[in-house]
Formats: sequence, C-alpha cells, structure tokens
Amino acid sequence: MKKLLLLAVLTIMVNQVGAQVKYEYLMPEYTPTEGNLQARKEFQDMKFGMFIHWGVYSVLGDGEWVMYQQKIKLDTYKKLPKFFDPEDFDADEWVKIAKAAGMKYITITSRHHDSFSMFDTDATDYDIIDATRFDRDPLKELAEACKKEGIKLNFYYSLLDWARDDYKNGKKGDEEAWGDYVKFMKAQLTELLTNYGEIGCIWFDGHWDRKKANWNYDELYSLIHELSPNTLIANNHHIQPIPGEDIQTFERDLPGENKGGYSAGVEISPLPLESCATMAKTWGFDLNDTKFKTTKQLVHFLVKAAGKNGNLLLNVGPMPNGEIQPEFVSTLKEMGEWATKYGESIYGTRGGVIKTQDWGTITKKENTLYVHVLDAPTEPYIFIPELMEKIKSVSSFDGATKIKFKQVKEGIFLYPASLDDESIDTIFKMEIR
Ligand code: H79
Repeated sequence: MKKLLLLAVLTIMVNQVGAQVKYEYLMPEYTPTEGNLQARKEFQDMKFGMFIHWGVYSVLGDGEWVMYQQKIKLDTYKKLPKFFDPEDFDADEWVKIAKAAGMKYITITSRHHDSFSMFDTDATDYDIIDATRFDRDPLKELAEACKKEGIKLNFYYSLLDWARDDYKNGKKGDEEAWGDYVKFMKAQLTELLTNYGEIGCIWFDGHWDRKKANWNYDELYSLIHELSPNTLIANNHHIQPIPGEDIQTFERDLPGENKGGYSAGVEISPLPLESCATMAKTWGFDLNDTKFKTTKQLVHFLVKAAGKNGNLLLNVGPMPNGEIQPEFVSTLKEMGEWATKYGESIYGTRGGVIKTQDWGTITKKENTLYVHVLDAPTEPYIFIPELMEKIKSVSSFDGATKIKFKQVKEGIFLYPASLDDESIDTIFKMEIR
C-alpha cells in the first residue's frame, strides 16, 4: 500500500468551448510496466478494430440512448431484458466478420449507460444471465472466439449509469452511495479482468455526466493495473489524458480536428491515439438509421487516422437477434478486400509525418513512406510540404512503376503519369535513406 502514500493531487486545466474548466483528481504516480509499453506498441500496430454496441436496447431498434431519448421510465425499460433472446448470436461469426474486414481487435460494451450488464456478473442481477431467458454469456463466447482467431478483446465500461440508486444518489452528493457505486464498478472490473482471459483494454465512457466529480480513478486504474498490468486503459472523457491512462480517444473525430464537437481544446498527447466512428449514425442498432457511410468514406477515415498516428475503432450495433446487419457486413467485407491489398501501408505504420493535405496523407514504416492520395488534385502533380527527409526513389504501390519526383526545399513534387479519380486510395511508395 506504499503506492497510496505516493498519492499526488493532479490538476488538469482544460479549455472547453472557450471556458477554463479545472478538474482535480487524486492520482497515484503511474509508471507503465514494460509489458504495458509493449502492449501500447502492439495496439498502435493493429490500427483497425471493431467497436460493438450491443445491449437490451437493440430490441427497440432506436439506438443505445433510447431510454433517455424516448424518456422511458426505468420500470418500463426493465421489461426489455425479457424480450432479449438473440438466438442467432454466433461469436465465431462476429469474429469472422471483423477478421475479414481487416480488424485486429474488438471492443465490446460490457455495460452501457442503461446499466444492463451483458455478462455474467455477481455484482447485480440486472445482467444477461439473471434477467434474460438467453442464459448465455456473450462476452465469454466472444472471448473464446477471439482467442481462437488471434483477435484482441477489449471491454467498454460505462461510468455513467441510468438505473442504479447509488449512482443517482451519489450524483446528488451522497458520499456513502457514491462509495457503494465505486465498489460496484470495482467488483465488475475485477470480474471482467479475471473471467475472460487476457483483456487488451478497458474503455471507459460517461465521465462527462459528472465532469467535476471525483471518479476515484486512482482506485479504478490501480485496480486494473494491479490485476492486469498489460491491459491498457482508455477513457473517452474528452479531456486531456489523466495519469494512469494508456490510450487517448477521439469520438466521431480524427485526432486534433474536433469535428465531432467533443474535443474542444484537447491536445494530442504522446499516448497511442484512437478514433471511434459509426458506420451510419448511431452506435446501438437503429432500424431507421440508413444513412450508411460508404466503403470509400470509411477507408478514408482509416487512412486519415493512420496518417495522424491513430487507430480506427469502427462500430457495429448488432440486431436483437444477434446478427450484424447485412449493410454493415457488406461494407466491412469491401474494407477487408482493400486491407488485404493495401494493408502493408496501414498495419504497423506510424503517422504524423505531415499534416493531412487536401489530397490525402502519409504513413510510415521503417524506410518507406506511403503517400495516400485519397482525393486526386486538379494539378497534374502531388505536392508534399514539410518533408525534409532525403528521398531515394518513388514508385507505384506494387513497385512496378517508377514515379518522377523533384525535391526542393519547400517539399517534394510527385509527377505520376495519371491519377485515378475513382480509386479509393492511390498509394505511392517513397524510399528514404
Ligand atoms: O457509447 C457511445 C455513445 O452512446 C456514447 N459514447 C459513444 C462511444 C456517447 N455518445 N455521445 N455521448 C455519449 C454524449 C452525449 C450526447 C448527447 Fe445526445 C447529446 C446526449 C443528449 C444530447 C445524442 C443525442 C445522444 C443522445 C441524443
């Protein structure tokens, strides 16, 4: 318990929509283990993961915020588990879909804001084993399927809770209730980290519901790192990373762009970065959500994330019968076909070589820079600013065609014979010394 003596008050100043907000947390000093640092590298190498939002809300086909948005009373909402019987759920099938898409990890909601635990937990009866007739633990089945196929498994865990009295009363200032809630979360995190094999990451969400509360991250993070030092901690709190965290998240956003509107004033940290995005609009299954993003748009998101040194966690919200909807499956298949051909330019690369340009971006692996032309410029050349490294040669992606180039002090001009406007991504390889 020496660690507790090292407690230090950490103050984080964050600009949020123009106003300075001050958060104070009591945090232990955090020195990641060697294994944790290695896990961060492996996380960065993977680049592409599947986010899964699945809960009893899927029955209503109106997204994971349905309880809040349709103002459904808790007693009424609690009838939902009775209708949740996803007989077509097949963990092997989900893993197959993720793998075929080129995804290397899966992050699934173990418990979302509605408080319903999608795993076998002793900490509450409001869970899939005690409250549904399904009587199977999907996280267990998914853990086994992932292990078989070499896919890393991560758990999303909501801090915010719409059903528990201890959360509600704790929010109103009842410290004993808050203590009970923290105890509950610790019990569940212990289960999640001991009953499902090795877990790559715990992905928190919902902090923003109590922006100024003491979330007892010192206890939560210490517990996770003690139980499983290589498990990475991400917290989608939309503020600057807090000591103890291993990944910085960007919701509906590329690092540094704040297009989702959640990351105002948040700076990019040296931690591994991860953007999460939806394939249509909502996260949980939504029957009416048919504005599907195209394969091209999603590949561009993946490439741009990699160019900014980040991963893409792309979401599916499986249907109440347990299947992933066909529109998602077909787009993911096409993404996978792209990744099979061009994955070399994504997996294991690092970004941050140049700022994203109107035409695209660059990823880097050892002595190779991959120039991703996502939107062909109107000029007959590509201009790459900022790049000071000496270029040895430039070729087409397959190496078969040499590309003319000129290096000047402002940057590099590439002169490809032609640029295909229709192509998802025209990639050139530049060798540096
Ligand atoms: O788990 C997913 C979301 O449920 C959760 N984070 C991702 C990963 C989340 N998304 N947005 N938020 C949390 C912040 C809340 C946004 C809100 Fe709204 C705006 C709540 C009410 C207005 C959008 C519109 C969501 C519900 C209505």
